[in-house]
Amino acid sequence: MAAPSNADSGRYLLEVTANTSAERTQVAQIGVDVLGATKLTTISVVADKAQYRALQATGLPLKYVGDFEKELKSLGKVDFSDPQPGQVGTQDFPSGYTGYHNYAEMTAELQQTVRDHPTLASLRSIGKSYQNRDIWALKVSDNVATDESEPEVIFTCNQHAREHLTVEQCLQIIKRYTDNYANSAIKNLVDTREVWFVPMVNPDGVEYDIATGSFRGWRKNRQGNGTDLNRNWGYKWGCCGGSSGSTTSDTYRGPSAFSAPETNVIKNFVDSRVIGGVQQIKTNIDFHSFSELVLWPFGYTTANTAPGLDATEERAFRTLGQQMAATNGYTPEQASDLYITDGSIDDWMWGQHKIWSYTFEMYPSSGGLNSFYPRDTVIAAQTSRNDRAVDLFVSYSDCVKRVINVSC
Ligand code: 0X9
Ligand code: CA
Ligand code: CA
Ligand code: ZN
Repeated sequence: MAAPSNADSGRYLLEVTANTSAERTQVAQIGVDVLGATKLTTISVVADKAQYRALQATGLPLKYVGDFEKELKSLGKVDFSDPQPGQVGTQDFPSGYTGYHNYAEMTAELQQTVRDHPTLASLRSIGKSYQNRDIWALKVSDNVATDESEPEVIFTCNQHAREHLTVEQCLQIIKRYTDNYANSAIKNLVDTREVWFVPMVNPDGVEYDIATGSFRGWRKNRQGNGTDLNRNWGYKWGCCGGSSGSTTSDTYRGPSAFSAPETNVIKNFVDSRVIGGVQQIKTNIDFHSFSELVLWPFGYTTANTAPGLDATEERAFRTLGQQMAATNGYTPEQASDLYITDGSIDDWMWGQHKIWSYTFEMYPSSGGLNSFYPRDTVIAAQTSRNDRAVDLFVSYSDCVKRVINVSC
């Protein structure tokens, strides 16, 4: 394989053979941008020159794939330049991707859902992003205007800007649960649950990623150099080498837990669902891409159980995780089996609120930067691929331990 030359962008796409969580965590701690894991043995990373040398020093087998910018350019729609002052760019997805929703289109879609289904869907802004965009939460349930005594579920999508397929996943579940309400199985789920959706947790990052009409491979929010929202949550924040203190890192955890407006908005919303001392939200799936994984807590430790996560709970997490994965062909495992993370949403949901929280890593199973940008022609198949997993998850949201025949 060709080695990096001085003529390239200074950011390299590499594949590192790292067979264990410890090796993958070691790679992540070098500060490289970890893109995804191939069958959990090879990880694709973006490294600068110094990180490339640090990776070589680990002795782990390394394959130079190519230049980061050249790979994105191979999509034909890439631009790393900042918009000129006063010239914001097209603010939209390029051709081949127009089936994806930008912020305005996502907002319009949610508003249309409420107009079409006023008794089933309601929409509220739960707060503002760093750049002052509304963060929308849509609720789906029967008698939607009434806060009924039904188990609540929250789907969160798109913490990471470039993971555009996840917005489509949230929108697809919304559509299925409203447009298909006449279906008795759907009606039963919708009537017995209150389902919340935050389809775009990181709208500023999304708009930045597409603002020039080309993709930039952007992950974080847009505060300063960007905070990785999935390292900014307040349960064991920054505890364990699973995030970075360097502002330029793609896993920058921020100066303090919930320093990012976007995580803080969702924290406040979830906190507000504690009523009479009881958390109403029982379950959460946080959608990411890519690697086709179903992950459960904790991410901060490789131990299967930990204070606040006992053996019975771990067995319930694992069993439901495996059952969901059996329906979509993803690989089920504990989050830290991938690599150590701290300050992630699932650790906070469970550690702080005992909300059964899973992370789904969507299509595709492997690849480099282009894997964040599958053509819009895959949206329908790759979102409906999760229909059965999502429905199973919602159906167990009254009592996840039911899945191992333990009562709640
Ligand atoms: O690193 C992440 O935040 C997730 N991968 S991604 O490529 N979408 O950025 C994986 C998180 C896994 N760990 C936990 N869910 N705790
Ligand atoms: Ca209801
Ligand atoms: Ca309720
Ligand atoms: Zn992600």
